[in-house]
Amino acid sequence: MNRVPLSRLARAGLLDIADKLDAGVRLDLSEGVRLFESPDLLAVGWLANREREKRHGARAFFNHNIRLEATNVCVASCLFCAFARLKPGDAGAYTMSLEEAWDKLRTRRDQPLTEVHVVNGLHPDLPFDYYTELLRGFKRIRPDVHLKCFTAVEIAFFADLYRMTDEQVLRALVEAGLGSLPGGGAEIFAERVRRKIAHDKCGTERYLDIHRVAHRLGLRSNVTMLYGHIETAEERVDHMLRARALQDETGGFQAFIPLAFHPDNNQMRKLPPPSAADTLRVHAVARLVLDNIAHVKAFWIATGVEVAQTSLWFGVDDLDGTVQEEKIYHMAGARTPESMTTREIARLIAAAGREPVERDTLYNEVKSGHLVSGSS
Ligand code: V47
Repeated sequence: MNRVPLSRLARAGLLDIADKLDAGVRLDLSEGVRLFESPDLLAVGWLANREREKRHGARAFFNHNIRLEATNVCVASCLFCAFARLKPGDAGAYTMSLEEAWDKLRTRRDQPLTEVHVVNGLHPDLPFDYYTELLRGFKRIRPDVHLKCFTAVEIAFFADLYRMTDEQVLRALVEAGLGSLPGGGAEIFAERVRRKIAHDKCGTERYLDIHRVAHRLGLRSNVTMLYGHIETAEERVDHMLRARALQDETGGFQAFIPLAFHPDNNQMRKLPPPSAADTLRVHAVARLVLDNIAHVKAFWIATGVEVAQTSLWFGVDDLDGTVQEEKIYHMAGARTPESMTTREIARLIAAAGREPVERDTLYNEVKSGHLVSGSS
């Protein structure tokens, strides 16, 4: 460490935390909270950037994916959600036929996609084989594509609805082609907040246990955190620590993804959205607290493109992907584009001074030549 950051870290009251990080000692709850309370955002970012560069150097990852929300019918009533419709006949409710869902992939036959990311509402009337057939159909169209589908909340819902165990559901989905679990549905693990914003869907212990079982079955997964609403700094760090504890047990999480709350068209619409400064800090603190999760992802749809670029100097090493047809954030007021090409993502990473690396879902490098040809 040179003298400039040392004096700055001292003024920011972060010298002891820097020493711990230097010694490879993990941070605890009170230190995580102090990182949120420190007035010096750049000092926090500098520490996070050091950890990021230790792991990944200048590399910044992204992938070529599509997002598919096959239905927005959902029996849960999460206060933050603008996407869900309670019943099939409600205004704006939709459920794709399997053919319609498969068409989303068929019509992109010429794109070198590596991932389909599916997140649905909790539909009370569909049969289980809608989901297994959905996966089988995708695999028929593109056997090589990775299927990152269904949050732990959906897995819990399927298990209860179809009278199966969580493990049986996961095994049946793997048999149909499931490759990994996305991190959605985590929201905030602290019971005080979860009771208020997501009272009628699977609780924290079950969410974590489904990831535990998935990891035991050999699946990798992600874990998210919805921030910028009613949670405290302590509850944010507690959330990270619960993810860290499960990661100590299983090692199955690939990425931690803070998700910025979007307030339009939902029951928490009176709240302001989190500021750019808060977003940069949340990602930085996640990098510092989560010493055992390889990647911290800024979901550019949620953070906004410019903040996502900046976050690459605040602990973030991954920007998710091309996405295409995202609905959950756009119905809640996101003003980002609904998709980007791989070339656009690579360009914005390079413009931020980082080295773009296209990856597949499991973080294997993909040599697509996007920087040269830019055709996708
Ligand atoms: O669980 C819903 C969030 C999540 C709002 O695993 C909202 O790679 C903000 O989990 N404001 C689904 N957030 C999306 C998700 C995700 C996204 C990108 C990558 C991955 C991954 C996972 O979206 C939900 C919920 O936390 N959400 N409504 C809203 N108004």
